[in-house]
Amino acid sequence: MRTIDPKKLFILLVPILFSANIVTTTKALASPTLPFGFKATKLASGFPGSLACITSALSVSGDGPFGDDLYATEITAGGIWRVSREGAGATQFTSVGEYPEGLTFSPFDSFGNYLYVAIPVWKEPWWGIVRVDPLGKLQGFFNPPTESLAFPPGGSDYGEYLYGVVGGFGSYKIYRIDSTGTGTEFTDTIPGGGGSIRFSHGEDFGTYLFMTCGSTGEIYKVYPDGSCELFADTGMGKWSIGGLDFDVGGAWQGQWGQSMYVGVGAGPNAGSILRITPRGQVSVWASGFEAVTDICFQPGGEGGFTMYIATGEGVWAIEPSAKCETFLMTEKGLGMTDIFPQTIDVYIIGLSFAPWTQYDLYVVRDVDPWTDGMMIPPRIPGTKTSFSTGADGSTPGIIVWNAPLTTGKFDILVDVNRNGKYDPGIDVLDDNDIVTAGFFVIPEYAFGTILALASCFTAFGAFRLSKRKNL
Ligand SMILES: [Ca+2]
Ligand SMILES: [Ca+2]
Ligand SMILES: [Ca+2]
Repeated sequence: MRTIDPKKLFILLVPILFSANIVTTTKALASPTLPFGFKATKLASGFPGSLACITSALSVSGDGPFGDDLYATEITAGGIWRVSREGAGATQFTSVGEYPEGLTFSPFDSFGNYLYVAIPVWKEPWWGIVRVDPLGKLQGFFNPPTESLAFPPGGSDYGEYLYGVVGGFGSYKIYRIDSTGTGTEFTDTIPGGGGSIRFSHGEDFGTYLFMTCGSTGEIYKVYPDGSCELFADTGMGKWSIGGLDFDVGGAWQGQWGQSMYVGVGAGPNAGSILRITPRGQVSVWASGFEAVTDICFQPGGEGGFTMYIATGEGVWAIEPSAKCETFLMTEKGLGMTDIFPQTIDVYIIGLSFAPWTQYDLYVVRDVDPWTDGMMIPPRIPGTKTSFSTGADGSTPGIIVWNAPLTTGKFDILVDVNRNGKYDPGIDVLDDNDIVTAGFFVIPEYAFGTILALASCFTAFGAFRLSKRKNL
Protein backbone atom coordinates (compact mmCIF):
# COMPACT_ATOMS: atom_id res chain seq x y z
CA MET A 1 0.00 0.00 0.00
CA ARG A 2 1.19 3.51 -0.80
CA THR A 3 1.85 5.69 2.21
CA ILE A 4 1.43 9.45 2.22
CA ASP A 5 4.58 11.52 2.49
CA PRO A 6 4.08 13.69 5.62
CA LYS A 7 5.44 16.72 3.77
CA LYS A 8 2.84 16.30 1.03
CA LEU A 9 0.15 15.92 3.66
CA PHE A 10 1.32 19.13 5.26
CA ILE A 11 1.24 21.04 1.98
CA LEU A 12 -2.23 19.75 1.22
CA LEU A 13 -3.71 20.41 4.60
CA VAL A 14 -2.16 23.59 5.83
CA PRO A 15 -3.87 26.05 3.49
CA ILE A 16 -7.20 24.54 4.48
CA LEU A 17 -6.56 24.18 8.16
CA PHE A 18 -4.76 27.41 8.88
CA SER A 19 -7.15 29.56 6.91
CA ALA A 20 -9.68 28.95 9.66
CA ASN A 21 -8.03 28.46 13.00
CA ILE A 22 -11.13 29.59 14.77
CA VAL A 23 -14.61 28.15 14.84
CA THR A 24 -17.59 30.21 13.86
CA THR A 25 -20.90 30.32 15.70
CA THR A 26 -23.74 31.92 13.79
CA LYS A 27 -26.47 33.72 15.74
CA ALA A 28 -29.03 36.28 14.68
CA LEU A 29 -27.53 39.54 13.38
CA ALA A 30 -23.98 39.18 14.50
CA SER A 31 -21.77 36.29 13.37
CA PRO A 32 -19.31 35.92 16.21
CA THR A 33 -16.03 34.17 15.63
CA LEU A 34 -14.70 32.60 18.80
CA PRO A 35 -11.65 30.52 19.67
CA PHE A 36 -12.04 26.74 19.51
CA GLY A 37 -13.85 25.46 22.59
CA PHE A 38 -15.98 28.54 23.33
CA LYS A 39 -19.63 29.24 22.64
CA ALA A 40 -21.65 32.48 22.64
CA THR A 41 -25.34 32.76 23.56
CA LYS A 42 -27.41 35.88 23.18
CA LEU A 43 -29.24 36.65 26.43
CA ALA A 44 -31.18 39.71 25.37
CA SER A 45 -31.66 40.86 21.82
CA GLY A 46 -31.97 44.61 21.87
CA PHE A 47 -34.28 46.05 24.43
CA PRO A 48 -38.02 46.53 24.20
CA GLY A 49 -39.16 50.12 24.13
CA SER A 50 -36.11 51.61 22.55
CA LEU A 51 -35.44 52.11 18.87
CA ALA A 52 -31.71 52.09 18.86
CA CYS A 53 -30.66 49.27 21.11
CA ILE A 54 -27.31 50.37 22.31
CA THR A 55 -26.17 48.97 25.60
CA SER A 56 -23.21 50.61 27.14
CA ALA A 57 -22.16 48.89 30.32
CA LEU A 58 -22.85 45.77 32.36
CA SER A 59 -22.56 44.63 35.93
CA VAL A 60 -23.44 41.35 37.62
CA SER A 61 -25.06 41.52 41.02
CA GLY A 62 -24.31 38.92 43.66
CA ASP A 63 -27.05 37.05 45.43
CA GLY A 64 -28.17 40.09 47.43
CA PRO A 65 -31.35 42.15 47.10
CA PHE A 66 -30.73 42.69 43.38
CA GLY A 67 -30.90 38.93 42.71
CA ASP A 68 -28.22 37.42 40.52
CA ASP A 69 -29.19 39.14 37.28
CA LEU A 70 -27.11 41.31 35.00
CA TYR A 71 -27.75 45.02 34.94
CA ALA A 72 -27.14 47.01 31.76
CA THR A 73 -27.34 50.65 30.80
CA GLU A 74 -29.18 51.63 27.66
CA ILE A 75 -27.70 54.90 26.52
CA THR A 76 -30.23 56.24 24.06
CA ALA A 77 -33.31 56.11 26.29
CA GLY A 78 -31.55 56.31 29.65
CA GLY A 79 -32.80 52.99 30.94
CA ILE A 80 -31.22 50.59 33.37
CA TRP A 81 -32.16 47.10 32.27
CA ARG A 82 -32.21 43.91 34.20
CA VAL A 83 -31.11 40.95 32.08
CA SER A 84 -31.75 37.36 33.09
CA ARG A 85 -28.65 35.21 33.08
CA GLU A 86 -30.88 32.22 32.29
CA GLY A 87 -31.90 33.63 28.91
CA ALA A 88 -35.34 34.90 30.00
CA GLY A 89 -34.72 38.27 28.34
CA ALA A 90 -34.56 41.80 29.71
CA THR A 91 -36.91 44.10 31.59
CA GLN A 92 -36.60 47.75 32.44
CA PHE A 93 -35.46 48.18 36.03
CA THR A 94 -35.48 51.97 36.19
CA SER A 95 -34.69 55.04 34.15
CA VAL A 96 -32.06 57.64 34.95
CA GLY A 97 -32.60 60.00 32.03
CA GLU A 98 -30.18 60.33 29.17
CA TYR A 99 -26.78 58.73 28.72
CA PRO A 100 -26.02 56.47 31.65
CA GLU A 101 -22.68 54.77 31.04
CA GLY A 102 -20.86 52.76 33.69
CA LEU A 103 -22.58 50.92 36.50
CA THR A 104 -21.34 48.81 39.37
CA PHE A 105 -22.33 47.22 42.66
CA SER A 106 -20.47 47.96 45.87
CA PRO A 107 -18.40 45.33 47.64
CA PHE A 108 -18.27 47.52 50.78
CA ASP A 109 -20.95 47.61 53.50
CA SER A 110 -20.22 51.31 54.00
CA PHE A 111 -21.60 52.05 50.52
CA GLY A 112 -24.82 50.12 51.17
CA ASN A 113 -26.90 47.95 48.86
CA TYR A 114 -27.04 50.17 45.81
CA LEU A 115 -26.30 50.03 42.14
CA TYR A 116 -24.03 52.99 41.32
CA VAL A 117 -24.52 54.50 37.86
CA ALA A 118 -22.26 56.98 36.04
CA ILE A 119 -23.92 59.71 33.95
CA PRO A 120 -21.46 61.81 31.95
CA VAL A 121 -23.63 64.86 31.26
CA TRP A 122 -24.97 67.86 33.19
CA LYS A 123 -28.66 67.38 32.79
CA GLU A 124 -31.57 67.56 35.19
CA PRO A 125 -32.63 65.71 37.15
CA TRP A 126 -29.71 63.29 37.39
CA TRP A 127 -26.03 63.54 36.50
CA GLY A 128 -22.64 62.57 37.85
CA ILE A 129 -23.15 59.42 39.89
CA VAL A 130 -26.56 58.31 41.05
CA ARG A 131 -27.29 55.30 43.16
CA VAL A 132 -30.30 53.07 42.76
CA ASP A 133 -31.85 50.99 45.51
CA PRO A 134 -33.19 47.46 44.94
CA LEU A 135 -36.66 48.89 44.19
CA GLY A 136 -35.31 51.11 41.43
CA LYS A 137 -35.51 54.39 43.38
CA LEU A 138 -32.81 56.95 42.56
CA GLN A 139 -30.65 59.11 44.80
CA GLY A 140 -28.08 61.68 43.70
CA PHE A 141 -24.64 60.73 45.02
CA PHE A 142 -21.83 62.71 43.36
CA ASN A 143 -22.08 65.70 41.04
CA PRO A 144 -19.49 66.22 38.31
CA PRO A 145 -20.29 64.29 35.09
CA THR A 146 -18.77 60.82 35.38
CA GLU A 147 -18.00 58.38 32.58
CA SER A 148 -16.99 55.20 34.29
CA LEU A 149 -16.74 53.92 37.83
CA ALA A 150 -15.21 51.04 39.73
CA PHE A 151 -14.74 49.78 43.27
CA PRO A 152 -11.41 48.24 44.24
CA PRO A 153 -11.45 44.78 45.79
CA GLY A 154 -11.54 44.76 49.59
CA GLY A 155 -8.25 45.10 51.46
CA SER A 156 -6.32 46.74 48.60
CA ASP A 157 -4.00 49.78 48.73
CA TYR A 158 -6.79 51.79 47.07
CA GLY A 159 -8.92 51.87 50.24
CA GLU A 160 -12.71 51.84 50.57
CA TYR A 161 -13.54 54.34 47.86
CA LEU A 162 -15.51 54.49 44.66
CA TYR A 163 -13.31 55.61 41.75
CA GLY A 164 -14.85 57.59 38.93
CA VAL A 165 -13.58 59.07 35.65
CA VAL A 166 -14.75 62.67 35.68
CA GLY A 167 -14.79 64.53 32.38
CA GLY A 168 -15.77 67.81 30.84
CA PHE A 169 -14.02 71.10 30.07
CA GLY A 170 -11.51 69.26 27.83
CA SER A 171 -9.76 67.33 30.56
CA TYR A 172 -10.38 64.15 32.47
CA LYS A 173 -9.39 63.16 35.97
CA ILE A 174 -10.02 60.18 38.19
CA TYR A 175 -11.71 61.05 41.47
CA ARG A 176 -12.00 58.94 44.53
CA ILE A 177 -15.25 59.23 46.34
CA ASP A 178 -16.02 58.23 49.90
CA SER A 179 -19.25 56.64 51.12
CA THR A 180 -20.81 60.06 51.78
CA GLY A 181 -20.39 61.06 48.12
CA THR A 182 -17.49 63.45 48.76
CA GLY A 183 -14.91 63.25 46.00
CA THR A 184 -11.26 64.25 45.86
CA GLU A 185 -8.97 64.33 42.85
CA PHE A 186 -6.99 61.13 42.62
CA THR A 187 -5.06 61.74 39.39
CA ASP A 188 -3.96 64.86 37.57
CA THR A 189 -5.23 65.16 34.00
CA ILE A 190 -5.02 61.64 32.65
CA PRO A 191 -3.22 60.85 29.42
CA GLY A 192 -5.37 60.29 26.38
CA GLY A 193 -8.64 61.43 27.90
CA GLY A 194 -11.18 59.37 29.72
CA GLY A 195 -12.31 55.83 29.28
CA SER A 196 -13.42 52.82 31.24
CA ILE A 197 -11.80 51.79 34.49
CA ARG A 198 -11.66 48.45 36.26
CA PHE A 199 -9.51 46.94 38.99
CA SER A 200 -7.49 43.79 38.50
CA HIS A 201 -7.71 41.51 41.47
CA GLY A 202 -4.61 39.50 42.07
CA GLU A 203 -2.45 36.79 40.52
CA ASP A 204 -0.15 37.92 37.69
CA PHE A 205 -1.92 41.26 37.25
CA GLY A 206 -1.60 42.20 40.91
CA THR A 207 -4.25 44.58 42.25
CA TYR A 208 -4.22 47.79 40.23
CA LEU A 209 -6.54 50.22 38.56
CA PHE A 210 -6.54 49.95 34.76
CA MET A 211 -8.06 52.43 32.38
CA THR A 212 -8.80 52.29 28.66
CA CYS A 213 -8.15 55.59 26.88
CA GLY A 214 -10.79 56.26 24.31
CA SER A 215 -8.90 58.85 22.36
CA THR A 216 -5.71 56.81 21.84
CA GLY A 217 -6.59 53.12 22.06
CA GLU A 218 -4.09 52.77 24.89
CA ILE A 219 -4.48 51.17 28.31
CA TYR A 220 -2.96 52.73 31.41
CA LYS A 221 -2.17 51.35 34.82
CA VAL A 222 -2.94 53.76 37.65
CA TYR A 223 -1.00 53.17 40.87
CA PRO A 224 -2.39 53.72 44.39
CA ASP A 225 -0.51 57.07 44.55
CA GLY A 226 -2.39 58.29 41.46
CA SER A 227 0.54 58.08 39.03
CA CYS A 228 -0.12 56.54 35.59
CA GLU A 229 1.96 54.29 33.38
CA LEU A 230 1.28 53.01 29.86
CA PHE A 231 0.42 49.31 30.10
CA ALA A 232 -0.40 48.45 26.47
CA ASP A 233 -1.21 50.09 23.18
CA THR A 234 -3.96 48.01 21.61
CA GLY A 235 -3.26 49.41 18.15
CA MET A 236 -7.01 49.77 17.60
CA GLY A 237 -6.71 53.52 17.08
CA LYS A 238 -8.64 56.53 18.29
CA TRP A 239 -12.08 56.20 19.87
CA SER A 240 -12.07 52.44 19.50
CA ILE A 241 -11.84 50.56 22.77
CA GLY A 242 -14.48 50.31 25.48
CA GLY A 243 -14.84 48.37 28.71
CA LEU A 244 -12.42 45.86 30.15
CA ASP A 245 -12.34 43.08 32.73
CA PHE A 246 -10.11 40.31 34.11
CA ASP A 247 -10.68 36.57 34.34
CA VAL A 248 -8.74 36.11 37.56
CA GLY A 249 -10.04 35.24 40.98
CA GLY A 250 -12.13 32.16 40.20
CA ALA A 251 -11.41 28.67 41.44
CA TRP A 252 -9.55 27.87 38.25
CA GLN A 253 -8.93 29.65 34.96
CA GLY A 254 -9.70 26.71 32.66
CA GLN A 255 -9.41 27.77 29.05
CA TRP A 256 -9.54 31.45 29.82
CA GLY A 257 -5.87 31.64 30.72
CA GLN A 258 -5.13 34.63 32.88
CA SER A 259 -5.88 37.75 30.92
CA MET A 260 -7.42 41.16 30.57
CA TYR A 261 -10.18 41.30 27.98
CA VAL A 262 -11.12 44.56 26.25
CA GLY A 263 -14.12 45.31 24.07
CA VAL A 264 -13.76 47.18 20.78
CA GLY A 265 -16.71 49.48 20.25
CA ALA A 266 -15.76 51.44 17.13
CA GLY A 267 -13.24 51.67 14.31
CA PRO A 268 -12.15 49.04 11.79
CA ASN A 269 -12.13 46.28 14.43
CA ALA A 270 -15.45 47.18 16.05
CA GLY A 271 -17.14 44.10 17.46
CA SER A 272 -13.89 42.40 18.46
CA ILE A 273 -12.73 41.34 21.90
CA LEU A 274 -9.03 41.76 22.64
CA ARG A 275 -7.07 39.56 24.99
CA ILE A 276 -4.12 41.12 26.78
CA THR A 277 -1.59 39.15 28.80
CA PRO A 278 -0.19 40.32 32.15
CA ARG A 279 2.89 41.44 30.16
CA GLY A 280 0.81 43.66 27.90
CA GLN A 281 0.78 41.51 24.72
CA VAL A 282 -2.36 42.18 22.70
CA SER A 283 -4.23 39.79 20.39
CA VAL A 284 -7.71 39.69 18.87
CA TRP A 285 -9.51 36.95 20.80
CA ALA A 286 -12.97 37.08 19.21
CA SER A 287 -14.69 39.11 16.50
CA GLY A 288 -17.91 39.51 14.57
CA PHE A 289 -20.11 40.95 17.31
CA GLU A 290 -21.76 44.33 17.01
CA ALA A 291 -19.85 47.11 18.81
CA VAL A 292 -18.57 45.65 22.10
CA THR A 293 -18.88 48.40 24.71
CA ASP A 294 -18.36 46.53 27.96
CA ILE A 295 -17.24 43.20 29.40
CA CYS A 296 -17.75 41.63 32.79
CA PHE A 297 -16.69 38.26 34.13
CA GLN A 298 -18.56 36.20 36.65
CA PRO A 299 -16.67 33.36 38.36
CA GLY A 300 -18.36 29.98 38.33
CA GLY A 301 -20.06 27.88 35.69
CA GLU A 302 -18.58 25.11 33.55
CA GLY A 303 -15.19 26.41 32.49
CA GLY A 304 -14.42 28.56 35.55
CA PHE A 305 -15.99 31.81 34.34
CA THR A 306 -18.72 33.26 32.20
CA MET A 307 -17.94 36.37 30.20
CA TYR A 308 -20.82 38.77 29.60
CA ILE A 309 -20.58 41.44 26.93
CA ALA A 310 -22.68 44.49 26.13
CA THR A 311 -22.95 45.03 22.38
CA GLY A 312 -24.76 47.31 19.96
CA GLU A 313 -27.49 44.67 19.59
CA GLY A 314 -27.87 43.30 23.11
CA VAL A 315 -26.16 41.20 25.73
CA TRP A 316 -24.28 37.93 25.18
CA ALA A 317 -22.82 35.27 27.45
CA ILE A 318 -19.60 33.57 26.35
CA GLU A 319 -18.39 30.40 28.03
CA PRO A 320 -16.25 27.38 27.35
CA SER A 321 -18.11 24.28 26.28
CA ALA A 322 -16.82 20.78 27.05
CA LYS A 323 -15.54 19.59 23.75
CA CYS A 324 -13.79 16.67 22.13
CA GLU A 325 -12.55 16.86 18.55
CA THR A 326 -10.48 14.74 16.20
CA PHE A 327 -7.09 15.92 14.97
CA LEU A 328 -4.15 14.64 13.01
CA MET A 329 -0.49 15.50 13.33
CA THR A 330 1.08 17.86 10.82
CA GLU A 331 4.57 19.31 10.81
CA LYS A 332 3.21 22.43 12.50
CA GLY A 333 1.27 20.64 15.20
CA LEU A 334 -2.23 19.29 15.28
CA GLY A 335 -4.72 20.07 12.52
CA MET A 336 -8.40 19.50 13.16
CA THR A 337 -9.99 17.12 10.70
CA ASP A 338 -12.76 14.55 10.38
CA ILE A 339 -11.14 12.61 7.54
CA PHE A 340 -8.26 10.20 8.05
CA PRO A 341 -6.42 7.93 5.64
CA GLN A 342 -5.81 4.47 7.05
CA THR A 343 -2.14 5.18 7.71
CA ILE A 344 -2.54 8.20 10.02
CA ASP A 345 -3.05 8.10 13.80
CA VAL A 346 -6.25 9.63 15.19
CA TYR A 347 -5.67 12.26 17.87
CA ILE A 348 -8.21 14.00 20.06
CA ILE A 349 -8.11 17.18 22.11
CA GLY A 350 -10.52 17.57 25.01
CA LEU A 351 -11.33 21.01 26.42
CA SER A 352 -13.37 22.43 29.31
CA PHE A 353 -13.73 19.25 31.28
CA ALA A 354 -13.23 19.21 35.05
CA PRO A 355 -9.62 19.55 36.19
CA TRP A 356 -7.63 16.48 37.28
CA THR A 357 -10.26 13.96 36.26
CA GLN A 358 -10.17 10.67 34.38
CA TYR A 359 -12.85 10.13 31.74
CA ASP A 360 -14.02 6.97 29.96
CA LEU A 361 -13.58 7.15 26.22
CA TYR A 362 -15.28 5.13 23.48
CA VAL A 363 -14.25 4.99 19.83
CA VAL A 364 -17.14 3.16 18.15
CA ARG A 365 -18.76 2.56 14.76
CA ASP A 366 -20.98 5.51 13.74
CA VAL A 367 -24.23 5.62 15.71
CA ASP A 368 -27.08 7.45 13.97
CA PRO A 369 -28.67 8.82 16.01
CA TRP A 370 -27.51 8.63 19.62
CA THR A 371 -30.61 8.37 21.80
CA ASP A 372 -31.12 9.20 25.46
CA GLY A 373 -30.01 6.37 27.73
CA MET A 374 -28.85 3.95 24.99
CA MET A 375 -26.02 1.54 25.80
CA ILE A 376 -22.73 2.65 24.28
CA PRO A 377 -21.73 0.08 21.62
CA PRO A 378 -18.48 -1.90 21.94
CA ARG A 379 -15.22 -0.07 21.33
CA ILE A 380 -13.20 -0.57 18.17
CA PRO A 381 -10.49 -3.01 19.29
CA GLY A 382 -7.19 -1.37 20.17
CA THR A 383 -8.60 2.14 20.75
CA LYS A 384 -7.89 4.17 23.86
CA THR A 385 -10.37 3.65 26.70
CA SER A 386 -9.81 6.74 28.88
CA PHE A 387 -8.01 10.04 29.19
CA SER A 388 -7.12 12.39 32.05
CA THR A 389 -7.25 16.15 32.31
CA GLY A 390 -4.77 18.57 33.82
CA ALA A 391 -5.25 21.62 36.02
CA ASP A 392 -7.00 23.55 33.25
CA GLY A 393 -9.54 20.81 32.44
CA SER A 394 -8.01 20.02 29.07
CA THR A 395 -6.23 17.03 27.66
CA PRO A 396 -3.44 17.71 25.19
CA GLY A 397 -3.48 15.94 21.83
CA ILE A 398 -3.46 12.21 22.57
CA ILE A 399 -3.57 9.31 20.15
CA VAL A 400 -6.80 7.37 20.57
CA TRP A 401 -6.31 5.02 17.63
CA ASN A 402 -2.95 4.03 16.18
CA ALA A 403 -2.65 3.40 12.44
CA PRO A 404 -3.35 1.25 10.54
CA LEU A 405 -7.03 2.12 10.86
CA THR A 406 -10.14 0.35 9.58
CA THR A 407 -12.16 2.20 6.96
CA GLY A 408 -15.64 3.42 7.82
CA LYS A 409 -17.56 6.01 9.83
CA PHE A 410 -16.91 6.40 13.54
CA ASP A 411 -18.06 8.29 16.62
CA ILE A 412 -16.13 9.17 19.76
CA LEU A 413 -17.99 9.51 23.04
CA VAL A 414 -16.68 10.76 26.38
CA ASP A 415 -18.79 8.96 28.97
CA VAL A 416 -18.62 11.76 31.53
CA ASN A 417 -20.69 10.01 34.21
CA ARG A 418 -19.06 6.62 33.49
CA ASN A 419 -22.31 4.63 33.34
CA GLY A 420 -21.76 2.95 29.95
CA LYS A 421 -24.81 4.78 28.53
CA TYR A 422 -25.27 7.87 26.41
CA ASP A 423 -26.63 10.78 28.47
CA PRO A 424 -27.39 13.90 26.42
CA GLY A 425 -26.23 17.10 28.07
CA ILE A 426 -23.75 15.17 30.22
CA ASP A 427 -21.66 13.02 27.88
CA VAL A 428 -19.65 14.67 25.13
CA LEU A 429 -19.58 13.52 21.50
CA ASP A 430 -16.85 14.30 19.00
CA ASP A 431 -18.20 17.25 16.94
CA ASN A 432 -21.06 17.63 19.46
CA ASP A 433 -23.31 15.98 16.91
CA ILE A 434 -25.64 13.10 17.66
CA VAL A 435 -26.29 12.13 14.04
CA THR A 436 -23.31 12.54 11.73
CA ALA A 437 -20.10 10.63 12.21
CA GLY A 438 -17.36 12.17 14.32
CA PHE A 439 -14.77 11.10 11.76
CA PHE A 440 -14.26 9.01 8.63
CA VAL A 441 -11.46 6.64 7.69
CA ILE A 442 -11.05 6.32 3.96
CA PRO A 443 -8.87 4.13 1.75
CA GLU A 444 -5.39 5.47 1.13
CA TYR A 445 -5.87 5.90 -2.64
CA ALA A 446 -8.91 8.15 -2.15
CA PHE A 447 -7.28 10.49 0.32
CA GLY A 448 -5.64 12.93 -2.13
CA THR A 449 -8.90 13.35 -4.02
CA ILE A 450 -10.86 14.00 -0.84
CA LEU A 451 -8.36 16.59 0.30
CA ALA A 452 -8.83 18.55 -2.90
CA LEU A 453 -12.48 18.95 -2.01
CA ALA A 454 -12.34 21.29 0.93
CA SER A 455 -16.10 21.11 1.32
CA CYS A 456 -15.70 17.54 2.51
CA PHE A 457 -14.15 18.80 5.70
CA THR A 458 -17.30 19.08 7.74
CA ALA A 459 -15.42 20.77 10.53
CA PHE A 460 -11.98 22.19 10.26
CA GLY A 461 -9.61 24.50 11.98
CA ALA A 462 -6.14 24.32 13.38
CA PHE A 463 -4.76 24.09 16.80
CA ARG A 464 -1.09 24.80 16.78
CA LEU A 465 0.99 23.46 19.60
CA SER A 466 2.93 26.68 19.82
CA LYS A 467 -0.21 28.68 20.56
CA ARG A 468 -1.01 27.09 23.87
CA LYS A 469 1.74 26.10 26.18
CA ASN A 470 -0.52 23.65 28.00
CA LEU A 471 -0.86 21.47 24.91
CA1 LIG B 1 -22.97 8.34 30.28
CA1 LIG C 1 -22.93 9.53 14.72
CA1 LIG D 1 -14.48 14.95 14.54
